[in-house]
Amino acid sequence: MNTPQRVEHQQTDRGTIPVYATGVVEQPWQDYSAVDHHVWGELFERQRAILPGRACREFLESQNTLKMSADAIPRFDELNPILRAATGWELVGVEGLLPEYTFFEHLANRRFPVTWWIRKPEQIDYISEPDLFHDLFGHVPLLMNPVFADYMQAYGRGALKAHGIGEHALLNLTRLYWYTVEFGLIATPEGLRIYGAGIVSSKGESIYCLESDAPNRIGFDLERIMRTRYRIDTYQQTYFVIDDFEQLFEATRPDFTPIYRQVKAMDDIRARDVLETDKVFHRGTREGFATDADA
Ligand code: HBI
Ligand code: FE
Repeated sequence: MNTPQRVEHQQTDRGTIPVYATGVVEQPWQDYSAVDHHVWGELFERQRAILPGRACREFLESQNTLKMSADAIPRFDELNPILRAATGWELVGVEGLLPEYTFFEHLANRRFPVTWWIRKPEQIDYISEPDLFHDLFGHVPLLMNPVFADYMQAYGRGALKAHGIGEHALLNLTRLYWYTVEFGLIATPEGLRIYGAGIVSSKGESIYCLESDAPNRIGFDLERIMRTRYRIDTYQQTYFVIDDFEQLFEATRPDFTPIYRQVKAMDDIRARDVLETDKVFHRGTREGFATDADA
């Protein structure tokens, strides 16, 4: 099998510009170098050292059920039978960032696209695009949770419909994905916990999102999220908090058309703003976190 293309953002003097690819590829597991496996292992160990007490229980337990470990990059063909049996989802290897419609089509069919390549050692602390570690370590575990798995498919189906409605509808859904699937927090009896893939795959943000006084933490509200802008190159200024995954799935039940119309008539909200009507959460207690030594 020849190694598939590694489609990455282009670095230019004007910053990084995204490059899209639509291909589905076999995971070229034999072609991973010792450096690739080492990058996976180092990121895996670093995150698992700080996530107990910060990531939600479902995330940590699912990652264990999938037998992910620091030893080596997991094999998609070993994860897929476990994932299919649990929720009917499967991983497909992709070359890099997918055009939105292609991405949504995969989700609508319970296929999660996982970039086949992993970041280089010099990118270990930050990469501007979804690589294998972000997708596999961050996104895949929660697909084992039946309710979250249903949400992800419902989201994909809704996004395909939004494509037909127009740009504003799509922007609203991209914000919904950003503030839930990528950067979502969940309230638990022990305090706020993380479920967003963009947070659990980042050491700094895993600590910042729960312990810093800087960001807002606001109760989940679909229209509020659809109106809220976001930045892609900094830690989030606002996190939205769900009560449980059922709340997330229930939010996708109604026909969004009237909601899009309502939101379109309202102003956007800056990422750092808090409204009178917001249900504000105060930062979680420190109990149950990994000790500072691990942080
Ligand atoms: N492509 N490979 C890949 N992974 C993503 O997470 C992804 C994508 N294309 C589009 C996309 N995400 C966004 O549209 C979503 O974040 C809404
Ligand atoms: Fe992602």
